[in-house]
Amino acid sequence: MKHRRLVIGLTLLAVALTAQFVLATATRASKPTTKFTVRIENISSADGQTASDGTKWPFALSPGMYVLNEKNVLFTEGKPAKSNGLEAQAEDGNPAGLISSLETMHHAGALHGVFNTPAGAMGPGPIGPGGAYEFSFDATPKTKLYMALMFGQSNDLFYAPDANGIALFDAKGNALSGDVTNKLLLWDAGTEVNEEVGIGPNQAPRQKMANTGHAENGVVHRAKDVRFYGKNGELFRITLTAENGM
Ligand SMILES: [Ca+2]
Repeated sequence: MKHRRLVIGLTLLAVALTAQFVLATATRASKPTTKFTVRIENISSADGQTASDGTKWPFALSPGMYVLNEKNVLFTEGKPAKSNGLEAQAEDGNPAGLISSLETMHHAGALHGVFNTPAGAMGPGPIGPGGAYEFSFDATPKTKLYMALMFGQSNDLFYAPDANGIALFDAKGNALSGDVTNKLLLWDAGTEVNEEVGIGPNQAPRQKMANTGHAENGVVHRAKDVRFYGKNGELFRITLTAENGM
């Protein structure tokens, strides 16, 4: 997994450029839209998590990206990760590749974006205990919300909804608001062999450079063998708020 060393040098630049891109593309679509805001809060213990060797480590979420679509274009469960940037998102917390692959597909710029700057911070970074990301977008009925962000201090674990995405409207077209924490699942990208989360030598921030670690050559699958699978509510909270929503 050493063929993409260029990524390290370019990551910060790419993140900065992507942030500018998002600011520049916050335009409104012509169809009637509802504005939604998503807030992702890391509510995990400030005392950290305890690894099998007693090491304390903080649960963190990486910068991520969202896309409004009628189906999941980011990955397919049971299939190898596409060459669309999912690996960099899952292994290094870098959403720039997923965004550029959407641009290559001519996916409308107002319908996707990154969230990489913690609330109250001056620049991009992960969110540790107490931290939050927030992003807003306009959506029309039938579109669903998909997103991806990395489980920090893992090899290639990420959070994303399943193939159904997160509903933004009910069957009558009414905008929805509420807690959507459990709409995200913990996935294994199948690209890098797992070490114990929080202490593995090939996990950020311990790895020598981005994209290091042993290739897994697997498929995208639910990380059911990781002890944090299904524990969303202990770690983070995601709130969807529609303007004039129910
Ligand atoms: Ca893995």
